Amino acid sequence: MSIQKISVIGLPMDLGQARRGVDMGPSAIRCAGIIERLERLNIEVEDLGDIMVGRPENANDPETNLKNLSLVAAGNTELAAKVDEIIESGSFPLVLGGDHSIAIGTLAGVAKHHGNVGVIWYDAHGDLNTEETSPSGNIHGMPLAVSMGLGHPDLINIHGAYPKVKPENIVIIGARSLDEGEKALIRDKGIKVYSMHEIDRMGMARVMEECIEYLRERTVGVHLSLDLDGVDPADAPGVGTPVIGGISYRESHLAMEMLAEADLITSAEFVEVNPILDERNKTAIVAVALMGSLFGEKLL
Ligand code: NNH
Ligand code: MN
Ligand code: MN
Ligand code: MN
Repeated sequence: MSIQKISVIGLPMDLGQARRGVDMGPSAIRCAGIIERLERLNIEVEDLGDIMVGRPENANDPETNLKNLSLVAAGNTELAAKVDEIIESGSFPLVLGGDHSIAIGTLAGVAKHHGNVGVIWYDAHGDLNTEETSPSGNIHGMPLAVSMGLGHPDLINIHGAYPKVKPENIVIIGARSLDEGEKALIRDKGIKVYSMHEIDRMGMARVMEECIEYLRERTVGVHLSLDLDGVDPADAPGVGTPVIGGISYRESHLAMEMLAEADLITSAEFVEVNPILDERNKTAIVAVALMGSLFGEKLL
C-alpha cells in the first residue's frame, strides 16, 4: 500500500549532544523546501510544526552522567505521543531533527502500532551506547540501544515499559565509527551491519537489495532513521560529528529510490542537520533531496 498522507513534525532538540545549532535543523529543512517538494508528489502533506524543547538552565537532572537526561526524556515523551497519534490517524510520520536522541521518541510511538517493526539505521555511528559504555554521556549516541530496552529507565520506559525494537530487526548502514562497547553489543545481539567496508565491496545496490529482503522476511513496518552524518561530509558538511569516508550523495539517493520502489518504509526521520556548521544550507538540501527520492520522486 503506497503512502497517502505524510505528517511532518519537528523536534528542535540539541540537548542530546554538545554542538549548538542542530536545534535549527527542522527550520533549515523547511527552508530547503520539504513541504513543497512532497506536495508535488501527489501525496497529502500536513505540517504539524515543532515540539517545544525545554531550556537546559531549567533542567534539574538527578545524579547521572547522561547529559540533559530529563529534558531529552521530556521531548521524546511528547514526540512518542505525536507519532502514535499520526499513525493512529492513518498518516505517515516524517520526523525532522534535531539530534539523533529523538529516535527514542519516534520509535516508541511507532512500536505501539508495529510490534515487530524493522529499523534501518543509516549512520556513520551505531548509537548503541549505554550509560556504562558511552565515551561522551551524549544521549544521541544511545537511541538504538535505548530502543532495544538497554539504558536508563527514564529513556527505555518512554511510551511503554517494553523494548521497542528487536535486535534481529535492525540493519545498520554506513557505519565507520563504532565504540568498543558498541562493537561488543553488535556481536552479542547479532545486529546486521553493512559498514562502509561492505558498501565498498558489494556496492550500494546489492546492500539495499539484501537489506530490503532481510527486513521484508521478518518485520511488519519498517522505520528509516537517517542521520545525515551517514552521508560523506563532502556532500553533507553540516553535522556535529562528521566522519570521512562516508556514503556518497549518489549512493544515498539510490538507496532512497530502492526503498521507494520496495514500498517498505512506514515511518522516517532525518536528523543531525546543523545549519550553523553547514555551507549554504547544503546538508538540509541533501536531506530534502533524499526525502524526495524516498517518497517516490522520479527523473522521468
Ligand atoms: N559514539 C559517539 C558517542 O556515543 C558519537 C555518537 N555521535 C553521533 N551518532 N553522531 O550518530 O558519543
Ligand atoms: Mn546517529
Ligand atoms: Mn552519526
Ligand atoms: Mn537516481
